[in-house]
Amino acid sequence: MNISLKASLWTGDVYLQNNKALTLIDLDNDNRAVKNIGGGIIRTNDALNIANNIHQSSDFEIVSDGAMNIAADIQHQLGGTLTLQASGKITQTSGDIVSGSGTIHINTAGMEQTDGLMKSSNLILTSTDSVALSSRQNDLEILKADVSQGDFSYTDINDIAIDSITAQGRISITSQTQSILDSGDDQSVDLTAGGEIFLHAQRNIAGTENGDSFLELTENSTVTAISSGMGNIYLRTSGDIT
Ligand SMILES: [Ca+2]
Ligand SMILES: [Ca+2]
Repeated sequence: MNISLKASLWTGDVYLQNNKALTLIDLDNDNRAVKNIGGGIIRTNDALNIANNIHQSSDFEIVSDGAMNIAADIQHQLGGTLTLQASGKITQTSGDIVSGSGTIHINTAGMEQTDGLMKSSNLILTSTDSVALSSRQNDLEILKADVSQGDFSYTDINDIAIDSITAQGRISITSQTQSILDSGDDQSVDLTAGGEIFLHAQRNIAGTENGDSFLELTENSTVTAISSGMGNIYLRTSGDIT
């Protein structure tokens, strides 16, 4: 089914339930598949393809019981909570996933980003398979991720602060122009990986500027940390660090 939802004169939320594969597409040539000043839930029991832009102005959820393919914008225009949930893998090939000063929640079985970007104050991600968010345009402030099987990698255009990241495999974090920081002025463990931890920043890899100065790793971590510019590396672990 191809569908376009326009509720621009209506302040209510959109609730759409679909039992087969669904494509959200623009059918009236305004380059948007969903335009709504409300929010709501879009749910499909099969694969979901987002082919044109989704712009909403209240909290909303997009749920697929299969894979989710994102090739257009998904934006909360006032910056609230934007939730993407998939039983299969999420693939982002283009478009901007944006929730301004709000939070993007992602619950998935793996995620790959080949182009496009993600921009928000917070990303809270849970995945049962590997996640690779490698767009050079990504701009988050605080990152929290739990990958129960596989690797996690993330690239940010400037500063990125870590709430906590756990991956069964490797963790790789890159700050292209600034620092990788601890989001909290504390000594709780920020990074836990079964495999190698790779951290690459232009400036600091450290804690908060005027508080606890360390970014914490779980004990017995194997870490490679590179500061390419003028920066400090302050890492702490309770056990061995390699
Ligand atoms: Ca950032
Ligand atoms: Ca710290």
